[in-house]
Amino acid sequence: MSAAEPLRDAAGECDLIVVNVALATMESGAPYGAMRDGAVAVRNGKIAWLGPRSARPRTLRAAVELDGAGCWLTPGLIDCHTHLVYAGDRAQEFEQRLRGASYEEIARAGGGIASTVRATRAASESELLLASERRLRRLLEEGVTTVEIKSGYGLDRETELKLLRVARALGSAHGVDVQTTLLAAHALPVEYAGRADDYVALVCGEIVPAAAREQLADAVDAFCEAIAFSPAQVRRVFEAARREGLPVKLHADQLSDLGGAALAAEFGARSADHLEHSDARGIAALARAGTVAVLLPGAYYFLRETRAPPVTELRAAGVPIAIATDCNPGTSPVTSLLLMLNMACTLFRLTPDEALAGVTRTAAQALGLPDRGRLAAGMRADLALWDIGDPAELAYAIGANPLAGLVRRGNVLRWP
Ligand code: DI6
Ligand code: FE
Repeated sequence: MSAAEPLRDAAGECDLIVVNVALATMESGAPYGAMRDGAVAVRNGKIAWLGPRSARPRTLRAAVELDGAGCWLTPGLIDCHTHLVYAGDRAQEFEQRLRGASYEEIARAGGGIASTVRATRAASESELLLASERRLRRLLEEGVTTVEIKSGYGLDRETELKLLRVARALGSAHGVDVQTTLLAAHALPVEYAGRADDYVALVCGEIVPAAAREQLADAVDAFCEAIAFSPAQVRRVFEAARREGLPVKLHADQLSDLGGAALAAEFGARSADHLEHSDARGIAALARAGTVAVLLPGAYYFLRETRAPPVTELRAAGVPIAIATDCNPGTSPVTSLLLMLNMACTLFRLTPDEALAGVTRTAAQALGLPDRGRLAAGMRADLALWDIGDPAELAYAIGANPLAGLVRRGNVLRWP
């Protein structure tokens, strides 16, 4: 924190001050950017001042003073990769898999994503809203203040746009920031069987431009995989996104190495996600491009994968690492971001500090949102208060939810 600027900003009246908290600022330096006995002043939805209580400027006054009772305050959590808008469920497919079928076999037999597409096309916007808000609410109960939501279960122009509209509506209805991503290149719709290039032409010529025109998509994603789209097809989708000025991200190297990480990096993608099979060339490309690696331990766990993403190499190359739920009905029916912190540590060997950074600072980077994910003067006042004695507990405990308070854009949503 630079001292002079926030002090000048803070002089006078603030809307709110939180006192008696330990701060996990997630700024670099000490682990968690920790600051004991801190205080945070908020004005106009932003952090006006923060620091140790002893350094509180005498001129700083606040209309409301909140006592944090010695709890830990972190940035509001950010889930930077979800597919949470869909209809139906895939519990039966789970049973099939337990009887021995693989995810790829089910997908090739017309189940998997295709079955969710059928249910999602048949659902009205209000039905989709109802089904999706149950999942969203569970994320919010664990301190999430920003969530990315992808389309990808429509696979036609009308339904893809419907999913993005529902995602936006969820944000307005639930007081959470929703970043939308068009994932029309998620799977080949059945009506295009054997004509993948024609479907890609539809995505590039109609769906991407329509989503851009209606301002429904903040980014464009694709699934680069043998059961989905080839690198050459993804390249066409990325070029269409570029023509519309939309940033890209990619489901890359999840089940095999098709060079997805390097392809994402070549297009300056905000993030490359999954990465279990990425090689040294892909990792070096991510590092050069400043692309965030989004790791999704829920899908790895649920598919019982054995090859973990190359965390040691990503770390050594200086690639920022984020963590997300990948909330989706087929490979990650997960609505707990805290559980993903635990799995990122147990399955991928991240440290609890790295895991928490992965759902705050680097998750913000993955979404291109430099105004959040850290506690610092000028950042958005998205604050989560946790009844814990050490921030490592957020990753350590399984099935606990120590969220005690939540502030979004300076509005107190809950407080003990
Ligand atoms: N990768 C995944 O793991 C999910 N989508 C993707 O691109 C799977 C989605 C599903 O099976 O419904
Ligand atoms: Fe995904």
